Amino acid sequence: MDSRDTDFLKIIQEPETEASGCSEKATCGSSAGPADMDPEVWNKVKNHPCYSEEAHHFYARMHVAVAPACNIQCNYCNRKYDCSNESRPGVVSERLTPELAAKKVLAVASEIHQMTVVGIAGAGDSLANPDKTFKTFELISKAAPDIKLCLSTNGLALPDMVDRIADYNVDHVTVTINMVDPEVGEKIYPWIFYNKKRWKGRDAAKILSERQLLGLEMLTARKILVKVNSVMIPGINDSHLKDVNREVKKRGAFLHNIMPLISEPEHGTFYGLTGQRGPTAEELKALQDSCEGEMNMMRHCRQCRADAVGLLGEDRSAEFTNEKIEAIEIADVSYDLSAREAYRDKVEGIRAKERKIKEMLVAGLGRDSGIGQAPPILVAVATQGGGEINQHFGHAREFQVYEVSAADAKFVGHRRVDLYCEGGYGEEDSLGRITAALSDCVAVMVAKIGGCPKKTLEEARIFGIDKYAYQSIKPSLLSYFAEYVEGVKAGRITPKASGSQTPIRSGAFTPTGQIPLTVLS
Ligand code: CLF
Ligand code: SF4
Repeated sequence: MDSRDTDFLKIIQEPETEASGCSEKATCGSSAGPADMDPEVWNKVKNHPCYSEEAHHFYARMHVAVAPACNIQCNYCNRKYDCSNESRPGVVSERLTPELAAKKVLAVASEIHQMTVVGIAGAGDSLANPDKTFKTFELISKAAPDIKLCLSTNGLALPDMVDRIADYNVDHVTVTINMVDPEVGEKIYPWIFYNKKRWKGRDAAKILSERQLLGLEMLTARKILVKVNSVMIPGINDSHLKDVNREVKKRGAFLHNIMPLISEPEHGTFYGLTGQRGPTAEELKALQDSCEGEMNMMRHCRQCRADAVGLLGEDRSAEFTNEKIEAIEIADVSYDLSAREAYRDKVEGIRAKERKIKEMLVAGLGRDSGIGQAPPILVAVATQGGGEINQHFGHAREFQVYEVSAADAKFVGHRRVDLYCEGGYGEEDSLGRITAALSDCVAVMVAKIGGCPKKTLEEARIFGIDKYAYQSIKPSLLSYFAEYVEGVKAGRITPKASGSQTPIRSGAFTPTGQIPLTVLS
């Protein structure tokens, strides 16, 4: 047992010690609910899967790749691939015209009622292609008025575009800001193209940073919600991102999303070719934790591709290829607004009920000082969406990771893994990798788990738990926390040290995406 193991025992045995769980609203980041914010803001974020962690269990987004050109070069991007700001490198998007994009949106919306947001996030920069971007928004808002419009940009052209963004009722803008100091910036951006001229080095980074921060101020002055994305690049901007967080918070950013650098030699990027590594899960979480204060932190980003379709943890884009969309007769597309509204009403009912149950559980746990002051633990969950523990261990390509205390069950990240069960057989190699990916979790909650993987996980002191199958994630995690603390107190469970040195995996998504009907029945 190392010193961190004994710390857990000390704290639960001496309950007067200060609680270290997530107890204040601001520390709960994008998990915030309607009680935590202005009703006007809640109304904008409640169905947006990126701006609300709670929403991402129920609502989907789609991207339309209408913006191929870019006006800067990032060292983590290779133009042959999708924009690394908002996508998974390695998959080339199909380009769309604005007209085909609007048709695709109708086709997807008629099939996926949970799709509430259309974003333009590449494959280049949305605002380096303003005519295509705004034409697309115009067509979508006419054809599907209940869909929220969202865009992502590197910010260079942003100050010139704020009026148009406001005119098209785009309520959500993401600006990728990786630095506020040109000395750091010149290590990330080799050049920009601005005012008909190519700028390099520190001058380029200075212009870019000034334009990004000015654009952010102009958007927040118009009450447009701004999310700032930052790519964490160890040794380049990792410690500097705290300064970025402070500066964007000052200028009214709503949410900060610190994402890990994705860098592999085969992507052909500068960083990939020069061996620049990405952060480990532990490094990423430590930075996100240190930035969490009065500002919401996004932790559920999946760095999706520029033509992604579906819930954040899945990719259904293959079901909606250009070829298939072109073949559709628009008269055959049934865009059923009332069915979409009925879905949303049902989801809102489920969410309100869950919030109440969670509040009751938290109040109950807080009354027991031994449990109330126990330090948080990490627990992994297998889910296909709908806010339930509803996936078999062997079918999971991703586990959601929650930090659980008596005060909250907070989503803190996800771990992508290889499938354990292929064609009905368990894969020993992938089991080893899954165990390593979950090494800092005390348990994994699943709909079902076989005896063999359960035993292997237990040898690594990770409990495979299926007794909460098909139940809501957060209430189940809170109930389990009480059980866990009791188990530690009684000596049945030995607490484990936190921290995972496992590198972050990108690229594996769940292949299908319907939220299981049990959730919505
Ligand atoms: Fe797309 Fe981005 Fe809008 Fe979301 S993604 S444009 S805000 S609708 Fe979301 Fe994807 Fe992360 Fe982006 S999970 S990469 S944060
Ligand atoms: Fe690539 Fe996006 Fe950077 Fe442009 S802004 S270079 S498309 S990552």
